[in-house]
Amino acid sequence: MIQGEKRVKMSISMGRYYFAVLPLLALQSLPASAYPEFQQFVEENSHRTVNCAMCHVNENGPVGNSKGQIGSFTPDEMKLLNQARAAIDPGVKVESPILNQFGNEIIKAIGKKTFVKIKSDPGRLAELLPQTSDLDGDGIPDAKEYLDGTDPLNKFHGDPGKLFFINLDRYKMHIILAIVAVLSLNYGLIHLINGISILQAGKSAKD
Ligand SMILES: [Ca+2]
Repeated sequence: MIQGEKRVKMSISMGRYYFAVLPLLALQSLPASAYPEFQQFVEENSHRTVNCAMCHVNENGPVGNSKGQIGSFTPDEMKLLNQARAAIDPGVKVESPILNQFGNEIIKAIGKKTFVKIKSDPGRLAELLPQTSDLDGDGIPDAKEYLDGTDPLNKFHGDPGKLFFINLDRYKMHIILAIVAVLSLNYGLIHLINGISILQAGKSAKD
């Protein structure tokens, strides 16, 4: 009888342990990013290593207790998160605390419903994003930076070839003025040297 009671107590104890550990196991089994298909596509397409920070606040994704992760959120931040999750249709301004500016712009541009729908074809995101949107102002549209695997929120991070030609075009007047200044200086120096030579030649002739 005593052994039977022990077994019951042990079972209850094991049950408590199981239910205490279960949420932790479930949390650990969640992917670092809620939609890893997009990250995988970008890495394969661009051959660059891309982490969750392309769209999320935290480079390790939304799961955890650090900044930009759900475990650290205040009630107000949870409210913003739920509002963003409810933004099914495009055109709704969202301020999800797990997403950075680019992530929030994606949801605003295409809506959560379409975003979830295209996860089986993540390349479509580049077609659906506004083609003129350039959040970091480096001249490379967000959609292109998504395909290139570069940071759409960092104007110093972009495909080197594209940035070179964009900056060449952007600063062409500065470059032209610099070339004119160098040529003018060169022209003036040549004439100065010629002038000095003539003066010296004249002086030698008198002597
Ligand atoms: Ca850009």
